[in-house]
Amino acid sequence: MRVSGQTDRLASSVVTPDRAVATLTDDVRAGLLSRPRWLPAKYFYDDHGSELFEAICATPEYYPSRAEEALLAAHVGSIVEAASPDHMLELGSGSSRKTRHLLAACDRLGRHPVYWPFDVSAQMMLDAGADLVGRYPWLSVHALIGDYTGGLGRLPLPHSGRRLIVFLGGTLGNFEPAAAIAMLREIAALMRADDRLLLGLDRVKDRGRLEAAYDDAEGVTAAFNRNVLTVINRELDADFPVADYRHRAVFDTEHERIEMRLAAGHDHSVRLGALDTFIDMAAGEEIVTEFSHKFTPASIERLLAAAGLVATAHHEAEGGDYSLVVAGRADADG
Ligand code: AVJ
Repeated sequence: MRVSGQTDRLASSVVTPDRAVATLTDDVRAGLLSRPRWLPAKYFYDDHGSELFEAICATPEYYPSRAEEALLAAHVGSIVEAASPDHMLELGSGSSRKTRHLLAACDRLGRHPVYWPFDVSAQMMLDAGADLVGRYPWLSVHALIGDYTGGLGRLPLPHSGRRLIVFLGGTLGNFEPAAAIAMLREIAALMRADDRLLLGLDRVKDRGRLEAAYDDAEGVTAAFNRNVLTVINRELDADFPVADYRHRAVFDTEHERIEMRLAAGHDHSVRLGALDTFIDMAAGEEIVTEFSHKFTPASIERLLAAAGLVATAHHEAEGGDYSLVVAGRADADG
């Protein structure tokens, strides 16, 4: 598949999922017609949602991306040296902003991996890829277009060469525990004894800081949350009164996760045109829009072990605010 801006060091291909990936219509039917009502977090990220997320990362309250970037900057040299990659596969690469630290270290250390960003947004990957191949004359970028939650069984990765699989941004935190283990097992299946996974995970901390990070004073996260209703209105011919919904972010200590919700301000009906149905929302009734699980050193260890992985390095931000974990297969000898 050719997309504008491709050169001989910048290629792309569409990844066929191993299994059917639910569509927006499927997910809205499953989520909004059940109790409690829910929506998958992936629908936040239309163009406006992606811009809002970038703005969230700039708010004083939302520390995770800054904490992760600082850890990367501090430890990227030892990470690249230990992994010594020939291929770097990044899940949910987005604008590859954080990957630049890894590629700069590769350049410094004379390691020249092929970079395989994997994301739904083709143009964003190729714009970032064009900039990266311009920056590094040794670099080849092969963008993988698709939804990595559809499976990793059909990636055109060469069999030979050491792999570093990069999964940053705390995005694994959006998965419920069983799904997170399944995702890590699929990643582990791509790894041989010398391959490594680089994983960014946010940590459990006091409720005040967590809830503030998901409910910034400026209201950017609230707008980001409400944006999913705008997406549904546009894509599924619905008529959610978006402004009537109140943003909520609550830390659930039992499940160690932030739950983002939208609460209806008044009783009202919502037409879901594309589903040829409607829902009645009562004042105060909530829609769960995102889980963001937080981890401890023990829960990280348990999660990795459940997927047949083991940490080979664990870099912690000051005060244990955030974790950057390097992991290998637990069954790799030596
Ligand atoms: C991009 C999924 C890691 O859960 O912290 C930011 C998304 N949601 N503010 C997160 C998000 C609300 C973010 N992840």
